[in-house]
Amino acid sequence: MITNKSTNVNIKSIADIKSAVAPIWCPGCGDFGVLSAIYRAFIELDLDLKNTVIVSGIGCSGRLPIFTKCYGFHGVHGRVLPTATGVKLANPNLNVIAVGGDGDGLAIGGGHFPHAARRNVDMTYIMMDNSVYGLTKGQGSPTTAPVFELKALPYGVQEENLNPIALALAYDVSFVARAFSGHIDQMTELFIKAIQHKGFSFVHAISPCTVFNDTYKYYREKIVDIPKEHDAHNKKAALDLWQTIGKVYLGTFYESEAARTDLTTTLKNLSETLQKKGKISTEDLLDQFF
Ligand SMILES: Cc1ncc(C[n+]2csc(CCOP(=O)(O)OP(=O)(O)O)c2C)c(N)n1
Ligand code: SF4
Repeated sequence: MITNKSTNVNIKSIADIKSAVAPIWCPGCGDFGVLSAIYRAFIELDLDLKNTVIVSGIGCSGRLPIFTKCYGFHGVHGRVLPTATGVKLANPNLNVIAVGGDGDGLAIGGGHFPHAARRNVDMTYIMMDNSVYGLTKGQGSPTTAPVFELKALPYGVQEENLNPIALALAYDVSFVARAFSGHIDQMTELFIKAIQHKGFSFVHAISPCTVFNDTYKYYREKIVDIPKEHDAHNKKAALDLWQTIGKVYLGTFYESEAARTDLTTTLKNLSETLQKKGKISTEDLLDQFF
């Protein structure tokens, strides 16, 4: 959902969105690309910064909200999605963007991903995937593929890696895309589409860690745009794409054809039904606590 622009704080350039805090990520870190694409997407969408919140987990990626002028919530490791869900439910008029690392979203927080999807919370989740635990100095993460070499794993990766796109498709996320920090224009476009999407949208943002798992070369050799003829409404075709061996596709894998009811609307409908039956509404119930 995008809040109305009539009260918009005038954002014309990146300077209007950038906070006074300079990013302290390492030189070349992919997270710079994600931040830049977020700035650009916000400008394109003319988002009202007063009505926009970026919720983050803990990790190098978790620092992102502090570099913007919109509201931010730097929460607990692995809890970015429940926190963002709470923010959206407390004030459905907000644009809610959740950001966090692959460790945050697929290890400690892995249990929250399917539930945000099945509730279809109207927000955008950007997983900043560097296939390593960056902040804690280079341990393997759920997306560390056997092909990657980490100093912390001198005998190599012994487990299969998770595929965030496959998970999102299996969880029936209503918008699923993949972007790469080295392709900022495309990342910006995908962020715009994801934020405009009504319902839970997911962008797998490949964001290499230049210090502990520098995967730029690996991805530059493998990435290719999703073919133009791909029908993003076709879930089976989307599943075929992520399974393609030797290629890492970028673009929109899947977007549900018919808008699914999002969580805020579901709860509003429930409240109205209860009121009609003479039962106490959720709003009245909450009022009793304030
Ligand atoms: C409950 C809890 N467990 C563990 C940690 C330690 N910790 C901080 S960040 C992190 C992992 C960071 O990796 P990721 O989420 O992929 O983010 P990145 O730093 O790579 O952006 C861990 C395990 C913590 N802060 N809180
Ligand atoms: S440790 Fe890696 S992920 Fe963290 S800021 Fe440095 S390059 Fe980025």
